[in-house]
Amino acid sequence: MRLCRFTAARHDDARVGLIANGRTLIDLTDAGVHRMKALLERADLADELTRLSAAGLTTHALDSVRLLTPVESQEVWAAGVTYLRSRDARMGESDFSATAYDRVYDAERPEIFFKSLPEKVVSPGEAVGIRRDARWNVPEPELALVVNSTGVIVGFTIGNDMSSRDIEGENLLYLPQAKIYTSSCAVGPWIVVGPTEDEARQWAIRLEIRRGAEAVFAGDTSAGQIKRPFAELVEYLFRSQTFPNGAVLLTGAGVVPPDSFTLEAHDAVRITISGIGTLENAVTIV
Ligand code: DO4
Ligand code: MG
Repeated sequence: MRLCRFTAARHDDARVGLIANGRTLIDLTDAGVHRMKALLERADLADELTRLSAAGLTTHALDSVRLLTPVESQEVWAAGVTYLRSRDARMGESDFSATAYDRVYDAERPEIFFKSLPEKVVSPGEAVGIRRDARWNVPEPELALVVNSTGVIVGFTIGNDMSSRDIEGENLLYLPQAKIYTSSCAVGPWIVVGPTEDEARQWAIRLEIRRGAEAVFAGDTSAGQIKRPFAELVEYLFRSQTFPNGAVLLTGAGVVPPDSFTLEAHDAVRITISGIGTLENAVTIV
């Protein structure tokens, strides 16, 4: 089941919807669901979505609405160096910090960092940013866990952890500047409710970057390559910290373009996760 936020031509407000099939969206706001939060807190979420989908509510053609990021009021956090590919790429980009990446991959405590306030998250179809003071910029295609306020993983979506590799590589203490800036985080297109972790680990993750008509990069990985159990990542995120609105946790990048590659303005970034869908954003300089 796919839960989304959207705006439609005849409504100004952000509405909550359920994607019924590839072409139709059921308008849950018609049934009084104005926010996703209360739904995501329910222990019987999947049953409630099944009930709502059979309730005869208004529908919209999917191609007639604008999908908004499903991040409503959650902080977005990100785990790092959870794939061997990420560890190796980062060790390569920085003599200075190589041992830190090597150590954290095997350490008991994972790397987890703050990524975005909810109101700054970029929606599907909007532009993600590359910093004007960075020379080497990449998207990071990541499976995102949607976690409610009690720390339960209630669904999955797609995240793009945009990163400036030259800034991060110069000094690990610059990580917040490499990772957190205007339009550095896109999440969408919807939340998939229902799959278990074992099912999600079967999903393929694909990153494609187009420049005009040309495909300038394509690469694949599998969510099964994520080193740590999802529950372990969430348990660390929730240690000594509360999330009254829940949280979205990106689980790290397993596809990294070659060191010769950097994004340019107007590139199109497409991230596809087989069990979820595609998140697509153009690139702009910020
Ligand atoms: O440690 C730097 C960031 C790691 C990261 O974002 C990733 O592995 O996806
Ligand atoms: Mg990342």
